[in-house]
Amino acid sequence: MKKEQLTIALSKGRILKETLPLLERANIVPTEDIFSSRKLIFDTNHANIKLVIIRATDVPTYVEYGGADMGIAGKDVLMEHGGKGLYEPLDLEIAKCKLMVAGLKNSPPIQGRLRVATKFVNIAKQYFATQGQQIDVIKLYGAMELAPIMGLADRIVDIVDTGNTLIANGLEPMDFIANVSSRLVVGQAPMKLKYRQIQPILDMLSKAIADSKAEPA
Ligand code: PRT
Ligand code: MG
Repeated sequence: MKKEQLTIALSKGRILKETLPLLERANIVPTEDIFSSRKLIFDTNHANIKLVIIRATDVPTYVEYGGADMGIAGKDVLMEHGGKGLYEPLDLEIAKCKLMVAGLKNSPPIQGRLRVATKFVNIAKQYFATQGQQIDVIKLYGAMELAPIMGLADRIVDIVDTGNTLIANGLEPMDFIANVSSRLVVGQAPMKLKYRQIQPILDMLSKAIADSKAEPA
């Protein structure tokens, strides 16, 4: 039986650097160098598997609407998207970091509504709702660390890894929201209709994750 085409959407940026070695361990290798190309779609060593390279925040949207069958994105991005229409069968255990609330070092407790600057609007609303804290969210697209310094916000919700960026800007981590790593997501329709092709990829990737834990690159 002829194999159907499968498209995997990859997040560009820092996740991609860790994704490609993992895909290679699972024997999925693009036929040209993704980093030195301006193309967005890449063939692989499998005639039926293509990779598309898109902005991290667009990966769940592509998979939700069937623009790609599968995708790789950070848990932060998936939480913010809400996960509608997506299965999340594998934790790839790459690009690990944390979602945190942070603010200016030694800043006094805030009375009343908190102004929270973030690109993770939904995550921030949900988190502070569970804390019973009223907030006004200020949507930003980057450099969240600047907002408390400039008096734009009392707190930020952002990704923290080493914490060096916070320290360098006079901020400190305050509350932990969630651990983040990159996940493989699969659309609901392809999970049913292309399962015979998807299952071996899931198996190869699971093995690749276990192997790379045993012998880190
Ligand atoms: O540019 P665009 O808006 O499209 O995307 P992006 O800038 O969010 O993409 P990119 O390439 O930065 O990758 C983001 C994804 O990588 C996130 O969705 C996470 O899942 C994951 N990830 C892992 C990280 C980090 N580690 C990380 N350290 N994403 C961002 N950071 C940034 C963070 O925003 C902060 O500015 O690094 C800084 C903190 O690092 P430390 O080590 O100083 O704490
Ligand atoms: Mg970026």
